[in-house]
Amino acid sequence: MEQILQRLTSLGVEAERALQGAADRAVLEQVRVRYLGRKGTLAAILRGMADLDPVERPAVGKVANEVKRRLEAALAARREAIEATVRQAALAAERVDVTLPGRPVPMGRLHPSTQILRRICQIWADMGFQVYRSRDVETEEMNFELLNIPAHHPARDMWDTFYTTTEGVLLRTHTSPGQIRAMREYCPEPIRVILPGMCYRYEQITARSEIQFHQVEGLAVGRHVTMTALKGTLVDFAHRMFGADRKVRFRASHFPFTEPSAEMDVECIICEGRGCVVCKQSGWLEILGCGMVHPEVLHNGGYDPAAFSGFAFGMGPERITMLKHGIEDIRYFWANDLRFLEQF
Ligand code: FA5
Repeated sequence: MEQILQRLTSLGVEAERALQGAADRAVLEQVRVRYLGRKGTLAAILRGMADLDPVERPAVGKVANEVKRRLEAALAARREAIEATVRQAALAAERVDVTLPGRPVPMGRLHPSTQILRRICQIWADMGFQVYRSRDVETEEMNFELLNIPAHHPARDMWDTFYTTTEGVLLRTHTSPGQIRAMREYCPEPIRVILPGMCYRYEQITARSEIQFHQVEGLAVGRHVTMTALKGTLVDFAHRMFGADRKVRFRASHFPFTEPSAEMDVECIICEGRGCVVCKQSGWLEILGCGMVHPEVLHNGGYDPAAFSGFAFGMGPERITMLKHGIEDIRYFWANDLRFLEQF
């Protein structure tokens, strides 16, 4: 018994000294494991109690508990002291100067195509046109046949168009098939809608042509829709888009799904009509195709062409953005080059 009490006492002294000498968390943990751990010195001494006379055990147990309590208190005190030192050092090292100006948070922005699409939609909304969403994946029938583009038409060439692996299903080459879908949904009600969306054409990528681009289609159908209404509405659009004193003109053109058909030009934005490289010295820039909805197309949409008439137009927002900002290459739009995108 004497011997075990002796060992407990010297353990207490030795361990307390070691705890106080521990300079950091790691050393403290080593000391804890060595003296107080499950396989540590104290545990070993306590295991030795099994060999004692049962009468002697309570006295030894009391001393052992005493030593354990003392060491645990010393451990906690030392841990607290080390943590305080660590905190103090961190505070000194990571001092924040609250008087420094804040770092600016980099802000994202809308893609230039999205910006112009929203502006276009807003102008048409002000004129009473609702947005009609139509699908990107279309049938040959909607994209071509019902718009008077028969099977032998060059636009239907395999190489002009992205076909899917399903026979007769393709990526729309223009937003015009949405005209048929809108008419079939609203017939016999009058219609005033615009159809913004992505179009796809298998063509040579050049400074002016991409294989993927937006269009905004417009469609008005009613009992007294006239060519005058078409011209007046489009002139109003051009004035809201490009400025009230911007000159516009209409040129006769051809589309299979409108009759008569026209193209609208605005006075060149870059040179104010004097002639420059962008307008190829003509002073004019083409911004859209338009016309009176062909009677056959009205019929395909469910309307009686004897009682109803309509006008339609289609414009390319990327080309309009190019005109507005003097951008000379359409490929910038999808190249994801921040130097380009950050300018808008
Ligand atoms: C059409 O697609 C007709 N559906 C437009 C239309 C609608 C006419 C309703 C009459 C009535 P066009 O192929 O010209 O027409 O294209 C219309 C506009 O889309 C062009 O003026 C141009 O701005 C844009 N566009 C056409 N092809 C490309 C291309 N490869 N890359 C970028 N923009 C294009």
